Amino acid sequence: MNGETEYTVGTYLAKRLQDIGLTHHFAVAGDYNLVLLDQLLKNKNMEQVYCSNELNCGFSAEGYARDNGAAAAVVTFSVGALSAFDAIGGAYAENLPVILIVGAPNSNDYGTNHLLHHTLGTHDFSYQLEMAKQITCAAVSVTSAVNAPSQIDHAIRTALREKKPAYIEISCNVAGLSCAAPGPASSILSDIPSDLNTLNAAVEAAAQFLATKEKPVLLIGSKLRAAGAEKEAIQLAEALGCSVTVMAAAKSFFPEDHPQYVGTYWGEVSSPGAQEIVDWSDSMICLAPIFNDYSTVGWTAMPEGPNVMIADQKNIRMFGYEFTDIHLRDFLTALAKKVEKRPATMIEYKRIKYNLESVKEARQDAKLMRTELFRQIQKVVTSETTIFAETGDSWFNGVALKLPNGARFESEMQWGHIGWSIPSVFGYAVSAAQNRRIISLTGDGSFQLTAQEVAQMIRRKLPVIIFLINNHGYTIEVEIHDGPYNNIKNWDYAGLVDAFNAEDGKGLGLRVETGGELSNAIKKALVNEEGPTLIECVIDRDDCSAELISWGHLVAKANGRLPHAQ
Ligand code: TPU
Ligand code: MG
Repeated sequence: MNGETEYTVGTYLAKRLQDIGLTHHFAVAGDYNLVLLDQLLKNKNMEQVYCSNELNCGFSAEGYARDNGAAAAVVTFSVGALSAFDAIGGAYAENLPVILIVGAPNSNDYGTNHLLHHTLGTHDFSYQLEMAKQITCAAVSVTSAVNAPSQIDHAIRTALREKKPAYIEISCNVAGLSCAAPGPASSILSDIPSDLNTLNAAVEAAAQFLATKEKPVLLIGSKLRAAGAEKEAIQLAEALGCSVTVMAAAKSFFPEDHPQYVGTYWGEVSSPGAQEIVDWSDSMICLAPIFNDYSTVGWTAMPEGPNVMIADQKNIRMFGYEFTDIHLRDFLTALAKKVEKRPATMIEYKRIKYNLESVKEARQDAKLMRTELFRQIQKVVTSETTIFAETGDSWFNGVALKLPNGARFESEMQWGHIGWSIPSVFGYAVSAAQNRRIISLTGDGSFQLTAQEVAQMIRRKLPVIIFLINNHGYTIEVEIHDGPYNNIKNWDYAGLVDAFNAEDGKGLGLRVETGGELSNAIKKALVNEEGPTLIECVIDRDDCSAELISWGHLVAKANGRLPHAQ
């Protein structure tokens, strides 16, 4: 062997992205990454998908990772990367392994007196790497082809293990240099197994905990998917036979048609019956939850104390014990074999359960209202549907939808970046199977942040259905704290689709003001296979869910707490 391989740093990276299951990567071009993009294009198993800006590129990758398990975004130095960082922060908060790849300055310019474009105009270019370290689980700067393979492998492997984003910057003069060939994919795919002693001890302690409880309830949290433990949660639920509640951010991570599913637990704004069951229970087993100010409704619904067990992605906490370094899925499977049935909460639920009065159809020529809008949206939700619910009243309206088995629900409740859903749903649609019906529920205010990515849906002929709820402002903010800053400039949202279509697009923009117009628009959307359909649904400014009002009030109270006395 003469040491020469057919690989370059860029094709090595492409092979590693292929190894982790990517068939696409998202990109915005810039002179620092052009050679790298050429190299990535050489891999015929992967397609390059272009975005309108780097924030959207990051969110598109984030959405792709929601379906595919991982994703990559390629941008240029600073002017691109600093925009993408916001979405990477989101991927961190939401536990999604997105690899941010950045074309960086020529390696010869590091440590010299050269000033370079797209930088701060100082001689030190390390600021970006330092920033990346704060919002990723691994950040590397590749300035040599010799070190590239181990650096790339380290970043990707860590991202997959931690379910967090990673950062790889590659000097523009290094991307095309030849480098070592990649080893077996298992070196980046293999995970560290649970520590068996700890696993046994944790299961033993948990079984004892449960043996002393009569009325436990399970609470499903939003890190359950990242923990790869959705099936195992069902195993434990069935072994216990108790009620299962789901946090809003974890909607669809436990099947809603399961006989033990009793609804969304969200404190004051829980679905009917769910809060009562939690209050009535004598213990809670919380699986990979995120308890923040929003999910605990301004700290009014924070499960804590000796009767609460928190089983997180890699550690289990209960009555003074903490067991670390075990996988949640292993813990759940083992615990399911050890526990006895504890059906008391289920018996109670059946007692208190009342049939929700189904919303009656409104007169079809009456002015459109939120209840009629969501009555009609509910009818298009099938087991092949994925719903994206944007920050805003879409959270509450979305969470109230009933999901048949197989339907998925995506939200971004930890990061909560308005405008997330449009690029994220685009990325998701790039990844998803052909027969999936993909729906975004977004507000007018949110839409104004990232509207451009509708053009990319048009470009790729993706039949996403966007329900844009035009309530003339930032209603969620109105409910927390009102002022002139919650009024926004109205747009012709439906007309915007035509602007994006330009000469060749097949997107459809429709504006509806009555139930009849909405049902016609939905009919058109369902047969529009060649591009997205945006349905602008015009409702009153104060036509919002009761849940949003209660929640907004309690969040405002939590925000307004005075500083503790010094
Ligand atoms: O249903 P609705 O009217 O509440 O939704 P819309 O119209 O999308 O308004 C959302 C209003 C909103 C803001 C301005 N929700 N959260 N914010 C604060 C915010 C500001 N900037 C970013 C990037 N994310 C945020 N969450
Ligand atoms: Mg709005």
